[in-house]
Amino acid sequence: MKTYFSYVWHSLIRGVILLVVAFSVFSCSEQPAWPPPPGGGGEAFPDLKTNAMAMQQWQDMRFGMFVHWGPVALQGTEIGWSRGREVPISVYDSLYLRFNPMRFKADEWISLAKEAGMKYFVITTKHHDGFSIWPSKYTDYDIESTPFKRDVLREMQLACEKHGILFGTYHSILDWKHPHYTTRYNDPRPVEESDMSIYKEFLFNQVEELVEDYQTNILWFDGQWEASWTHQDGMELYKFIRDLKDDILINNRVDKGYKSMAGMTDSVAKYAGDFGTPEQRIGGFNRDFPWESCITVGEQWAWKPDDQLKTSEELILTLIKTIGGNGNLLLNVGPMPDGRIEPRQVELLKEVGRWLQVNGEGVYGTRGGPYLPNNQLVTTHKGQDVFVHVMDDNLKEIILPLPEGIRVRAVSLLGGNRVSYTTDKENLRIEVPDRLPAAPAYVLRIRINRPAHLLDDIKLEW
Ligand code: H79
Repeated sequence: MKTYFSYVWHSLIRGVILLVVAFSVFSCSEQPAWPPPPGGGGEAFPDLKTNAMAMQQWQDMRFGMFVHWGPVALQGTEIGWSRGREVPISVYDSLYLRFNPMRFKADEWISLAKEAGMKYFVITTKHHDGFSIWPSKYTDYDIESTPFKRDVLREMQLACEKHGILFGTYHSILDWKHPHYTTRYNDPRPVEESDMSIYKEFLFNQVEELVEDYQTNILWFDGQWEASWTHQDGMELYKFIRDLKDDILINNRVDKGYKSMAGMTDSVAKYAGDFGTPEQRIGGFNRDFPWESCITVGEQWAWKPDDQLKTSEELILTLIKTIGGNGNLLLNVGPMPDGRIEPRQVELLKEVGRWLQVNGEGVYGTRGGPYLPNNQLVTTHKGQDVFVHVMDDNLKEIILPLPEGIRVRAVSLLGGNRVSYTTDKENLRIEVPDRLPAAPAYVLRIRINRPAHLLDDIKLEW
């Protein structure tokens, strides 16, 4: 009896210990306690913080598709900016009367995003030219007034839902066509009769349509820098949206505190916004404030015939460098006036997707670091793994300093086998395998004895 009881008792204790250990390992590696994001409603609403869960899920995605599209595709010039520049205003503003993208299939766009390894999608609902891509209650300068008439935004929203892609919307604060927007660009109409309070009501109403009628999850503002928009306006708009839907994410261009192209150089607490937006460049390493680089596959945001496209290697390296600095990448394509994404761009994205098939483990759900990026490599981490993305094929050995108490359990090559390594008191030395997967980068996974997010930044001396 006694032995039986002590047997049961010991098994019970062992079980509890196992459970506790398993739980703590699981909770550390699967649900790391990221520090709460510092963004939110700005100084007017200091208690309105970024929704931490939504931010974490979006950061886990790392890679999204940006689309710039509208009647301007008929012209092949830049969206918004070419109005009154390369294209006379009367011509630009009449393009919508011929906009009839008969070969548009939302499903094809979103399937492509998925095949490219993208996890979210952001579409221009209204650019600086003022054209609304959905049937808006508040304007006739919209998709409903084109020969095409179809609600392409709804079709995109539903396709995203179907394919499990997070749906988001770009919306320009500045509007060079609206009569009541009070800054003009290449436009001779007098501003005297314009009234920003009327424009603001229009803007808030349209944004409400995007949130309530289309359930957008990301509001990606732009064009906040002109004098017509104020810091106060930005904070109000941020609060208005979060009151409609708490788990929405709003970029920092809602508020004019940020220099738009710099991304996040100013104090974040003062200004509204959940993430920084470096444009056409890769953001710097930053583990404190979430950010997303937006970068075009070609040279123009909107479609341009024979646009000079980046190579798939360049795009993959751009993605790696972005995540190595702890950012997301929003990669832009500009579909054609007939509604299709150009086959050249489709091929490029699929090649990025093929690289991610092999190396996605080192991308999705990761954060940048702990080793700071250099010209040869960047690192990411997740759970008890550190991923080393090596961009230089000529390295024969990779030497990484090991912080005190960190022990290496295994090193392996993604898409390959275990890799030989040695450690001493200070360093891990990895022998680079002879056979490497396809260029432009391979990824090594280092399993360690602790949750990797606990490690401080480590600077490499080479
Ligand atoms: O929507 C995309 C751009 O149209 C928008 N932001 C991204 C996401 C954007 N707004 N401002 N800018 C980009 C920077 C403006 C650059 C300019 Fe130029 C330089 C405007 C005029 C000179 C180059 C030449 C771009 C347009 C004309």
